[in-house]
Amino acid sequence: MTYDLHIGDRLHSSWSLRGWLAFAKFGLPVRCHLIPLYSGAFAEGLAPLAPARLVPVMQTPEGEVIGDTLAIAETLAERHPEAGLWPSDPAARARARWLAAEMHSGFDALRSACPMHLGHRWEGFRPGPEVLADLGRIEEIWTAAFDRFGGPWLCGDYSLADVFYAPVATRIVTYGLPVSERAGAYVDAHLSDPAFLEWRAEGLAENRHVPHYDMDLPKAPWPG
Ligand SMILES: N[C@@H](CCC(=O)N[C@@H](CS)C(=O)NCC(=O)O)C(=O)O
Repeated sequence: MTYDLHIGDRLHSSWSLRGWLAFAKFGLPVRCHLIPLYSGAFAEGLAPLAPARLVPVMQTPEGEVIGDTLAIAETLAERHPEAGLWPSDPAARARARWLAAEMHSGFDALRSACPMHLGHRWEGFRPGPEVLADLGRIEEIWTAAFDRFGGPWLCGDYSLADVFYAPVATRIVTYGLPVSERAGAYVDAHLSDPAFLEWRAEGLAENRHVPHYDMDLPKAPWPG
């Protein structure tokens, strides 16, 4: 009953991190297969998974190919209702779906100005107004969720909503983005989560420098 998940470089592929967390955080068995980004071999690696054109891509134990993180997450939730990927409370579940969907379809400025980089932090990054506006909206929806559902994660217990915001938490750290104390505590919870630590360690072990993600800024060590 093991799934296969085709992923990009673990230090950089935020959608792959989401795809993997949807398994790892809920005890679902998965085997990862790396298709390196910007390697010249990306299209070739994906060819057997057509019509998929981006990572992550999941293959069910029956061999069905499913692309796109939201579809992967919903499919896993449907196939494993006992695993609790979405909250059991209907109001929390609806909010978790909203939060995940808003992440999946939004925050373009943050995503393009601050690509995920789990190798180290960048010093002296100056967020522009669009990035700050995305960050403000993220603060707003996180705060509203904590107020409504009481934490410690967005909608109570850890759910797919948190899966979708894990890479956002890492961007806040990598680029030193300004957030409130409450949001900072949520970011810290992601960074110290054992599943995230495992993912990052495996990413460091990949030991591949992807120049596409370089920035003209000084580097600082990853916290912790
Ligand atoms: N909407 C997609 C986005 C997936 C995505 O953009 N993946 C990136 C890696 S993080 C990718 O495959 N990039 C390769 C490319 O653009 O050629 C999802 O939710 O999975």
